[in-house]
Formats: sequence, structure tokens, C-alpha cells
Amino acid sequence: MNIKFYATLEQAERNSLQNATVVVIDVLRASSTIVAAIESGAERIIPIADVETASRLVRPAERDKKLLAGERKGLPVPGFDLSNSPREFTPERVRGKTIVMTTTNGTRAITTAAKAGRIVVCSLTNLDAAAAALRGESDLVVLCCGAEGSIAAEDLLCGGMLVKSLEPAVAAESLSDAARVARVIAEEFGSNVEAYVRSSDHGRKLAALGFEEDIAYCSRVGASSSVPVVREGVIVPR
Ligand code: 3SL
Repeated sequence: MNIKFYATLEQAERNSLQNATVVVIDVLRASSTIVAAIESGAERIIPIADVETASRLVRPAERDKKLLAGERKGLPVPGFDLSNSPREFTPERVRGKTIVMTTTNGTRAITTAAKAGRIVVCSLTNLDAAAAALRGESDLVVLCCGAEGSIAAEDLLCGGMLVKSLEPAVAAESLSDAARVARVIAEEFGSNVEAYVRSSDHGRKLAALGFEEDIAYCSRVGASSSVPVVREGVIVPR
């Protein structure tokens, strides 16, 4: 398996995403939230890059079956039904619903990869299931979302753990410096995930915003067997 590994969305060469199998990673918190929503029985999630478009897609009369979800600067968007905290996406709130979701980096990465042949959403929480779904691919693009152009340590950790769990099928010579650094982070901190995620820039920011419990939630490696995939622009269960 040849792996192209991007440490941030901004680093991703758009051509390399076209027709490729792309795995999107935004541990804090979009991909963890998408996994939680699909696990809780959400019928589909429509990823949208901006708040205005998302708001236009849900008419007041549809609010019983369509929910608006997302964040800006980590905080709930005024007027939305759900924030980007995965703990809010319980079966009681989302089962059978369509969720229109917009987040700063995660949903933007998914919409940027729209022309990919296959998109799989991966977080620490579904790492094992996502790796199992990707085994057998000959070429893979690992797209760590990062944070508005900066690397996010928790995304690199998850990306590195994914690369490791796909070995020995991974062609070592295909690994870029970013992939090799992510792999080293995984080797060093893969057995102490929560502390590492907690100490990251974004972990500290979320704790300061009062989302301390989301960090523990998003650090539960392999807790979910859900593998969200994107079909025709919509996130659905695999
Ligand atoms: O950037 C994103 O997509 C979000 O996951 C960021 S936050 O964790 O909701 O702040």
C-alpha cells in the first residue's frame, strides 16, 4: 500500500485527492463527532463548509427530521440544534435524522475531497474499524485536517496509529517525512493517548472552553465499530 500523508488540509495537493481513497482525520472533534452520530443512528450527515449555506439547507418546518450542527471557534453556532461535541449526538437526539453539519476544519476537509473515489472518516474512536475497512487498498491518502493551516498533534497521532495498524502492507518508501514523524508520535504516545491529546494545543483550548469531557471521549481508541463513508457528498454508515 502506497500512502500519501498530509499533516494539514492546506498541504493537500488537490489533484492527489481526485479519484483517490482518502481517509479524513479530525480527532478534535469533527471526525469523532461524525463517528458518534453515525453510531447513534443518524441517517445521514451533510457536510457543509460554511454556516450560511448550512442554515439555508434546513427550513424551520423540517426541524423535526433535519438538525443543524457544528461550531465556530469551538463554540456552538447560535440557532443550531447541536454543537460539535460528540457527547451531544446521542441516539435520543439523532436516530433517524439528517444532520447538516459545518465545522471549521473537518467538514471543510470532507467537502474539499469531494472528487475522491472513496472517503472514510477516521478518529481515534473508530481507528480499528477504519483500518479494517482500508486494508486491501493499494493507494491511500491520509488527510489530517489540522487547524486552519497549522498541524494538530492529535491528528498526527491518529494518522500515525493508522499507518502503523496498516503495516506490514504499507510500502515504507512511500512514507513522507510527515508520515514518518506521525508514526514516531504514534510509537511514543500510542499507549498514553488521552494525556497526549489533552496536552495538545486544541486539547487545551477545548478544556478552557469547558469541553474537558470531550477530550476523554475522543481519546477512547477503538471504542466504536462505525465507519462513516461519504457517498455523493453525504456521510452515511458504511
Ligand atoms: O475544526 C473543526 O472541524 C472542529 O472539529 C474544531 S472543534 O473541536 O469543534 O473546535
